[in-house]
Amino acid sequence: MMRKTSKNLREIVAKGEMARVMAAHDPLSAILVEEAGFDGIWASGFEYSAAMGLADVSLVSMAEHLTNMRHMAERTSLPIVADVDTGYGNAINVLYTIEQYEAAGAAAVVIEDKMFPKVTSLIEGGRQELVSIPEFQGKVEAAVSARKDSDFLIIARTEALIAGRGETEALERARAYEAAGADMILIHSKQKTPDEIESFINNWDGNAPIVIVPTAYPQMTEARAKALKKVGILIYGNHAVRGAVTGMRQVFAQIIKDGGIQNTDAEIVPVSEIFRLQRMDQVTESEKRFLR
Ligand code: SPV
Ligand code: MG
Repeated sequence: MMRKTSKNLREIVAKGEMARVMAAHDPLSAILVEEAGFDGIWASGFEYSAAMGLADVSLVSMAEHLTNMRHMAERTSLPIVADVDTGYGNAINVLYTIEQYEAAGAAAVVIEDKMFPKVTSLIEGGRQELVSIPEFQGKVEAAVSARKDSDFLIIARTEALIAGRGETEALERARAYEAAGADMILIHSKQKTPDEIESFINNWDGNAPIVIVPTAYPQMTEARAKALKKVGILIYGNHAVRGAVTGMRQVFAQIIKDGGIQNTDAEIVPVSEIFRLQRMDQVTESEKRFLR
């Protein structure tokens, strides 16, 4: 049984709508994603690596990312799209990965066709090696066979454009992954404009809806993505960690400059707001009921 969520990603996509999914790197950022009104939480490998002070190059283990995602699932009701990178190994490892992430409360996984250990996608000149199409088909088939709930989405991500292999190979890979049973295809690009992605989507002849992560090409607004008709999920890939860094930097700089916190309070949320996010009201309620 999949974790019960306030929204159903498969339903949103099946209705031809586009789900907006925002990145999170810990349960608190996941709570803020939910309160902001997004349709889902992106348990991003990049964000979690960054939160650990590490590069997104397969350094964090499956157990660490999984535990973090489980804690997000325990504290929120939105569906979670789990970024499982390459699936943490070969098709055999994928069987276990899917079992674990579904049991921990994910509503979907994104698994990418890069070679393990992977290199983060948006880095200039990154080493981007892909596994063969048959090997990745085996991983997608393993993922599909391991899921228990048919609503659990298996999203196959091709890094063909990121690896500079061109649109023809990207389309070939996407078709092969759909044939292997993927519910959706994530196509990633690091081009500074949406042209490459729009061309891929316009030439996509499969039935699987498309997932995009428009970090590198912010001109791709939600309205523009919806106009393409085939985009089922739009993921904001790293805006929680970037927003957090921006916010913390501003506050820390102000305190250093002022030699104290006298001017900072007006700029940041009060402690009572953190109490609210921590559900201190429930603690107070429980104290009244149970502490004698
Ligand atoms: C992530 O957020 O971990 C992603 C998206 O996979 S990207 O970092 O752009 O590859
Ligand atoms: Mg990732």
